[in-house]
Amino acid sequence: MAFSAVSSKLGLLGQTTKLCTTMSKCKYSDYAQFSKILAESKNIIALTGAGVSAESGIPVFRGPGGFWRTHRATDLATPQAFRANPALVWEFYHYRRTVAFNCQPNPAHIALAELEKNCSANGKTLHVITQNVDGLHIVAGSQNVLELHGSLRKVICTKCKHIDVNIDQPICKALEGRGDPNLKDANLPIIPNEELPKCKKCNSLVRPYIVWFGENLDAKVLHKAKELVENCDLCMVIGTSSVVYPAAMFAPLVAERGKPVAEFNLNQEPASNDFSFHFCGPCGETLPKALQVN
Ligand code: BV8
Ligand code: ZN
Repeated sequence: MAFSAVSSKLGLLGQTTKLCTTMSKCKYSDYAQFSKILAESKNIIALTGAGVSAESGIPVFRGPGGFWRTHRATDLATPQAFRANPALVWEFYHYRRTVAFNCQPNPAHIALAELEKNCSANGKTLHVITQNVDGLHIVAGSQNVLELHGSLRKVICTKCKHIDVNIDQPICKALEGRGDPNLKDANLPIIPNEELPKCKKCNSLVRPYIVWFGENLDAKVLHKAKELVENCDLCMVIGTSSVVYPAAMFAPLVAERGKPVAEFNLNQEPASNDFSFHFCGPCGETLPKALQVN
């Protein structure tokens, strides 16, 4: 979807995305001022979304990559969709696992992992609070990572709620060779439930350990996120359209506390109007430059 389509769509929400055509036109992209604040900060948080993994080759949620076959990702990422057609939802997640497990962290992930090391060496903290489920922050070496929406690397039993780390590809025989986004659902045989992935403990159907739309986030994860948001003295918001709640509330809450917030995005998302900094461009370039970890 072209930027103009995205910005008019957002326009419908009564807010517009300020498009940054060139770096110079972006407001508040003052790297020197940012690094001064970064040096003075003690407890830093980085809120990341799908844009931080875009340069690793993982399609973002709401851009052109937001579709899989004829389905919008947001329509498949729901408990209703899984109840109605677990085989189709498992094909979607098998595809997402295949993509994510074959991608590498990019310089943005690596810069955050480096910053976390520098922080702990100087008695400071950096926590990554991510909406992503691809696990790339952890692969890049970040230790303090809060996965708000779960992980493609885990499954949970629909019956006994046992949680397993599972990176088998395919996760079950029936999904071998399935998930191709260019195929038509109709032409494919439906996978019977009994051939879908099973719980290692009670042999019931397992689902991806993912927070779907309409589901609550894990209470402990949400509590920890809120604690980090309330106690940080610098917040970076990296590669997110800031439309999904409750994650979308976190950066504005930091700004409301009068603490500096820096957005790293291809464009200026509506939520960022009262942020202190906005660094325009691919975060694989802007973030290492701002954190001065090249
Ligand atoms: C909940 C897992 C209680 C799935 C995901 C309050 C108001 C309105 C609605 C709600 C509300 N509270 C709850 C809701 C409902 C809903 C919601 O927020 N809906 C939205 C759509 C309006 N929220 C929930 O259901 C949450 N549960 O609150 O429970 C409750 C329940 C019901 C009703 C009330 C309360 C659960 C939400 C979790 C959903 N699961 N992921 C999966 O991944 O398969 S969210 C999904 O969207 C992904 O995790 C994704 O990360 C996330 C957010 O999207 P973004 O990461 O921002 O990605 P997007 O594509 O949108 O944007 C990419 C950005 O990157 C863009 O800005 C682009 O410019 C930028 N970019 C691209 N490339 C680059 C870049 N930037 C820099 N460099 C680049 N190279
Ligand atoms: Zn079980």
